[in-house]
Amino acid sequence: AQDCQVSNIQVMQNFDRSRYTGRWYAVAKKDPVGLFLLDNVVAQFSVDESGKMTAIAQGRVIILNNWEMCANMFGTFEDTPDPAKFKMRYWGAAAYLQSGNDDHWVIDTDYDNYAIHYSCREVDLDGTCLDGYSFIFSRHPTGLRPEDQKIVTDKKKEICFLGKYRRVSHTGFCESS
Ligand code: FEN
Repeated sequence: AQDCQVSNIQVMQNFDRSRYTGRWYAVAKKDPVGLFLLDNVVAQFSVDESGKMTAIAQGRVIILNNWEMCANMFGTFEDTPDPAKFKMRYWGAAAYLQSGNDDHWVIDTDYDNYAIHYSCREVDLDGTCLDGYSFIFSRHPTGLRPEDQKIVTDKKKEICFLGKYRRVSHTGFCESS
């Protein structure tokens, strides 16, 4: 299961969106091409009365003139036939933030400790991902538990992003703004 074909990537079986709700700290990320969140990334997922999933995310960005800002981003999720695969429409609270529509796949999670997210924006002619991003989330601001690290490394390999992640630092930047 490692031919790097986007269409062959395995996602979470029987994904339960209600168990996924609440706060997740990004501990590592693989960036897409273009504008993105730098660090201090925290996401909060919710499910409303009708079962629709939404999320808010915060992260540090540096805008023109080297201004550091905390970006507040919103996402709404459209269901697909696979319960772990969504289409996410996202936008920022501030007009200068880019908006878009991305795939949002939950690759694996135990709901209580770790989650691996994947989004391929552009599939290459050979079926591999040409431009994508991914977050490794933890329920713990201090990072992943040692027992979850091997699982996460194996999944990074499966989605063909191993070696492409950077650690996401949490300095409290978005807590004050
Ligand atoms: C995700 C899960 C929870 C909900 C959401 C998520 C995705 C967030 C995305 C953020 C994009 C940020 C951008 C920033 C930007 C997956 C965590 C919503 C996809 C595009 C700049 C930087 C500099 C500048 C202008 C804008 O626009 N940054 O001058």
